[in-house]
Amino acid sequence: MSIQSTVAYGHVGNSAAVFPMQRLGVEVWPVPTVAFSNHTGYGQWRGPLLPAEDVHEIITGVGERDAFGEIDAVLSGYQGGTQIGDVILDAVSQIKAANPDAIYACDPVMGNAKSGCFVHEDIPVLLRERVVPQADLITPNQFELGFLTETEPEDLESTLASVDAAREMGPSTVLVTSVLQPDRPEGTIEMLAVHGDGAWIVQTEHLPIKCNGSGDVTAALFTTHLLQTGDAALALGRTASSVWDLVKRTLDSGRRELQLVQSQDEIASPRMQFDVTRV
Ligand code: PXL
Repeated sequence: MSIQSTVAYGHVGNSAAVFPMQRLGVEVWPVPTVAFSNHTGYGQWRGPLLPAEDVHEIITGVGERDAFGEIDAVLSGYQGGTQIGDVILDAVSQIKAANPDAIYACDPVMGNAKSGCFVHEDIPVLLRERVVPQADLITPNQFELGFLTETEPEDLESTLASVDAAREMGPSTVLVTSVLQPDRPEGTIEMLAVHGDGAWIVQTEHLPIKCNGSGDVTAALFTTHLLQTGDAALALGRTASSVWDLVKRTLDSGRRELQLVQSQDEIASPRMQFDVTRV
């Protein structure tokens, strides 16, 4: 079950996350939180923010199909309003009661180092105090990791310490989706996964484009690959490979929206062009 935005035009939220998961063979049940014409990065959009009660109704109806026991994972991303958090937590607790092996994968979307916080001011605190403690897997960027743990991760050592602090809050697995170490080689960026007693990092070229929705695809792919393989290093390598190819194709297209359908082969069969290193 993937509880996220839908947009008619382009790819963010479920309109970014669902297709890659389906392309990897996963049956996905998308629950919308907003139904917008397009993503908010355009500064102009139309369509409703779904009231929390409506989101709750949709999830309740799925439960009435006796379907909660079939769910392996709940995935959530950008939360439109502050009341969606409670709806998600309620869904997670009912689904875990029906299937104790189900995991909750939370992308704690708040903002990034460049733009600062771009969600409603109450959402970061809600995520830190109530939502993240219930999650099994979180996928913050370095900025979100800092806010969640009230630390300032910078280099690898401090980022690993912040991840430890995040894991003490509840989640056993943390994917830091963008690590920008001060002494990194120019034009590079890293992704770091910590799971069980291991930590792995992968360095890629930092492509000069900001793609709305790329974080949603990253969270969906890592969650899927981790569930399918149980191997966080492999999940990290596959995710970095597919996301880099997706963003590169988008950059080369000259278009603004993620070239998701066009990148389906690189999603289904990641090239594994980047080395994953144990740290
Ligand atoms: O990618 C996160 C996201 C989710 N939902 C909506 C958005 C965005 C990012 O722009 O606009 C509606």
